[in-house]
Amino acid sequence: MDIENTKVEHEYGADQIQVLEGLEAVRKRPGMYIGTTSLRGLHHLVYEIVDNSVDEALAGYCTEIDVSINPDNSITVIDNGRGIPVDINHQTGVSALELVFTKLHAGGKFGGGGYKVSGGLHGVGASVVNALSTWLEVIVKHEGKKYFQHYDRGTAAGEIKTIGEAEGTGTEVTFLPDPEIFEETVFDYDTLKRRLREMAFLTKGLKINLHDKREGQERNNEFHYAGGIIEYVKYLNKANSALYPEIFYCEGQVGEITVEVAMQHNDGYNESVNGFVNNIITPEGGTHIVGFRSALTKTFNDYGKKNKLIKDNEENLSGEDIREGLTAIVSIKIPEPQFEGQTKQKLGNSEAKGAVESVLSQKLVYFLEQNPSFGKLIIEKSLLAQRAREAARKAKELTRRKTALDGMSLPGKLADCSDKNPENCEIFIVEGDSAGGSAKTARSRATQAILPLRGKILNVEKARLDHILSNAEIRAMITAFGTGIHEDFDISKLRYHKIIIMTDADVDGAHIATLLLTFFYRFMPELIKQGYVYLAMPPLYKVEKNKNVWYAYNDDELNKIMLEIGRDQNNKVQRYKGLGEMDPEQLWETTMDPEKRILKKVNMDDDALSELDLTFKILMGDEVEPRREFIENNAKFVENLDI
Ligand code: TSJ
Repeated sequence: MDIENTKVEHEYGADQIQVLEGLEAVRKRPGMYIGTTSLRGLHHLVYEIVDNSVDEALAGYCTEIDVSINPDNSITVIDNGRGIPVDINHQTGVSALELVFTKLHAGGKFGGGGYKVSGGLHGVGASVVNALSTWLEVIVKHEGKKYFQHYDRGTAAGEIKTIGEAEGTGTEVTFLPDPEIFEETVFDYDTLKRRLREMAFLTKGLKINLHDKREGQERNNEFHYAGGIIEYVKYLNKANSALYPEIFYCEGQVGEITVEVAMQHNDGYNESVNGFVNNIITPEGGTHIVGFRSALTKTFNDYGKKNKLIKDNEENLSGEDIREGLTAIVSIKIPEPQFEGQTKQKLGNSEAKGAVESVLSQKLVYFLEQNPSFGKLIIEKSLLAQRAREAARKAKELTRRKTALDGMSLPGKLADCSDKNPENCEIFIVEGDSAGGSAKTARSRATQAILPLRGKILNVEKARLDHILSNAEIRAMITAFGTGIHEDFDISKLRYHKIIIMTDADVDGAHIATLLLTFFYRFMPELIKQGYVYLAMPPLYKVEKNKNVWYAYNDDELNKIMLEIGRDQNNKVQRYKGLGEMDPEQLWETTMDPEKRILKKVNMDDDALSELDLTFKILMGDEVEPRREFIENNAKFVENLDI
């Protein structure tokens, strides 16, 4: 993800030919403007439009935004802002409205060197959405009138028309993404829901409504958070027990940068610090996060020393210790963000560090003085973390030294493959020794390795690092994969390009799969991000009739097969209770043979990042109620995982 800040140009005198060429270029190379024409790019069209309304809200003129997926898969966005100006500019002869929709990079404020605060994927604005839509219609309500204009593939189909009277003010845009451009044109409600909820959390007081108006799948959501990111932290922490009841919050401005921070510790061990720059998540962090960390580390160490919670002869707390179990949102708004790094996701502006540091330090020192129990609890937890970290360091050191000495001694239970080219190799993580045994017999020895795991694996959401690293199953996976973990992680050392989780198709199997995914996500997220992790899909039923055999992977398939072959007494239907019930031949045929098997690839999208963290916490954490709620609300996900 990256944003390009759209500095507003004042030369509205661009001639029409240039304008046409501009939008022509967008249609020719859409990827250059929206990153991708996949489903992800499709959804970015919506964010691109909504961002304009959010800017209007940030400017103080809009309180409510309505987003609808219409029955024809077009999108309507309505706000109650001032309405895009419709009057004709005397110098250019064109309205601001038309410029917004036809001139590349137009957008943001008119008059005054303003900047666009939110800005979607590339902050490219409404003209790109217009260019990539079969048609687009805009209605502006202003001074008692309703104005209307229609566009076809980026070109105005006529002048702005007055179409009636209006109450209030606002802008309404409807567009239909062009199937000539996009690989897929069906919107996913949950994807929009996640991002719009995030936008609402980040813009306190703004109400965002989402409607699905497609036949048979009508639904609505309202997002409205008076507390903004305070409520965001509460939401992200709902799966855990909070360490203290209050949520720390501060906001402030340094020069042109505004800073907002909210945070609360839970009694878990994971750090979840989410940075946002101009409402866009920064998975790679950057200067704002550096400033956040440095203020936190310094303030807590100073406080601890001053209040004798850390003794004079004791080592300073490391930042990592202080952030154990911390959930935080660091949201800044900055006029000209510079993004660095390979993926252009890391904030580079050096001023951002100082801005966050100074706003946070000041307020944190004050807060600590007012709430002594808050400081004491955090420092006590950090001291425990420090001790555990020391123990973990020793455990890690041991693993490192051992692998260095033995030239990578592979775990005893691993049946490795003979091919040494990782691209050809896959490893099956198999639940249970008996299924492991069948898999070892069944496999293709050249390219398939088998690692059997005994029983339930450790829940890494509930254990500290030293404990996790001394767990035999976890160590076996780490050595087998070859990559190392956390800061030692090196994808180029990965020994298998497919890591396949093979568990029973029942509740326990799904639980084990989730535990494994949680471990990968926390310790080697790149494995998932880069698409190396898969779920094997063993069949649920075997149907036999007159020596013919069919396998069904779900109830629908079973019914289909039964219809096809006709229900009769010679049919034999066997329900597999576990992998262990299959002989090696059946296991190969149904689940392992690359020619016939079904694998599900595990995905992880940056757009859903902060949400994913929460998902794992909910599924694996202590709190029962959020888990029940999640399972109720995500029947589809759960159907797949069968939790
Ligand atoms: F993206 C877009 F252009 F299509 C679009 C813009 C879509 C939607 C749904 C809303 C908007 C939008 C723009 N909402 N509110 C505004 N506000 C202005 O364009 C505006 C109005 C007046 C003034 C002023 O200085 O008087 C300034 C601005 C930016």
